[in-house]
Formats: sequence, C-alpha cells, structure tokens
Amino acid sequence: DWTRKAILAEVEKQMKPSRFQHVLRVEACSIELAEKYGASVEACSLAALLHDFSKEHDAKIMKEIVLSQGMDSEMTGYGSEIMHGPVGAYYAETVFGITDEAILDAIRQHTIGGETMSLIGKVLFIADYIESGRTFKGVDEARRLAGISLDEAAYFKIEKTIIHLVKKELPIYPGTIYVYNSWIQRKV
Ligand code: DGI
Ligand code: FE
Ligand code: FE
Ligand code: FE
Repeated sequence: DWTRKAILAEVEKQMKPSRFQHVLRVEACSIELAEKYGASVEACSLAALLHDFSKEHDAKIMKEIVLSQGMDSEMTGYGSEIMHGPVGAYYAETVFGITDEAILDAIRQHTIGGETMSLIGKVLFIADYIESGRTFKGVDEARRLAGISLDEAAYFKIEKTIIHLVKKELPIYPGTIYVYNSWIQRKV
C-alpha cells in the first residue's frame, strides 16, 4: 500500500515543480470542498494528488495507452489536454492500485467533466478550476458559485471552457460538447 509520502514523491517525479504545487493546491481546495459538501476527504485528496499524473508525459506514450486500453481513439487527435485525464486514471489504477471507480472517474473526467459526475468528480473538477493559484478572469465568480452549489460551479466551468476554446479557435473534442449539452439540457 502506498503511503501519502510515497504518493507525493512519485507524483513529484512526473512534473515540474510549479505543477506539483498546483497539485498540492488542488488537494487543499478539494479537502475544503469535501468538508463543505460531505464528500469523502480521503477519496477527494487521493483523486486530487493523482489527477495530473500524466499531464507532462510524452503525447506518443499517452496515445499508445489510449489505443491499447480501448479508450476513445478520437482523443488522440486533441492532444495531451484531452488525454491526460483518462490516461491518468489508468496510472491511478495500475501504478497505485486504486479500485474505487468514483476516484478513477473523477480523474478521468477532471478536464472536460462528465454527463454524470459523482460528488468526488465534481469536487475535483471544481477544485482544479478554482485552486488558490488560479488567476483567470471569472475565477472569483467560480469561487463564489462553489460556495453556493457544486452544480452551479461545474456548469459555470463547462460553459466558460467552451467559450474560451471558441475564442482561442481551438478544436473542441466531441466529448466536451456532449458534456455541455447534457448539462445545459438538465438546467431548468
Ligand atoms: O491539467 P490542468 O491544466 O490543471 O487543467 P485541466 O485538466 O482542466 O486542463 C485544462 C485545459 O484543457 C484548458 O487549457 C482547456 C483544455 N481543454 C478542455 N476541453 C478541451 C480543451 N482543449 C481542447 N483543445 N479541446 C477541448 O475540448
Ligand atoms: Fe489536468
Ligand atoms: Fe491547464
Ligand atoms: Fe490540474
């Protein structure tokens, strides 16, 4: 079994120091949200520590994992931003022995969200967006919403991400659109 110290050491090896600090801030924020919304602090902490495990890995290796593990092959056309969540979940399972599907799903979905998300999934999705080091325009509104409702904050991130991608003329992974559609159709 992995101790917290061993997990931190293994995660730190995968990324530059600034991203490791981001991971630690996501964990701190996830713990706050977990306490506020009654999610498992232990599960949210673990999901946060592992969420960007593969973010800086070689895109070629990520592609190989996507294809060999039967993940959506369309992801390979959208780069590491889209692949690092699902590939990260693969490492969480195979390297760290995580079997809790809610934790694995949270890691898998942390970049684009999901049509359905568990409490752990929403906590990670929002913590990654509002952790104390984030400074983008709109982060204060996202933090305000996170204090009121996880769903409102998740919807805000989903909507703003689409707007951001269109403004930057970046390609939108179809899964990102599916998630947006399912959230907007559920909104009353
Ligand atoms: O890994 P982090 O930087 O901490 O955060 P993240 O996993 O939420 O990644 C955010 C990035 O992913 C952000 O720059 C927007 C990008 N992204 C999200 N959905 C899509 C996307 N990029 C493309 N090209 N297409 C998408 O559908
Ligand atoms: Fe990420
Ligand atoms: Fe990013
Ligand atoms: Fe992150």
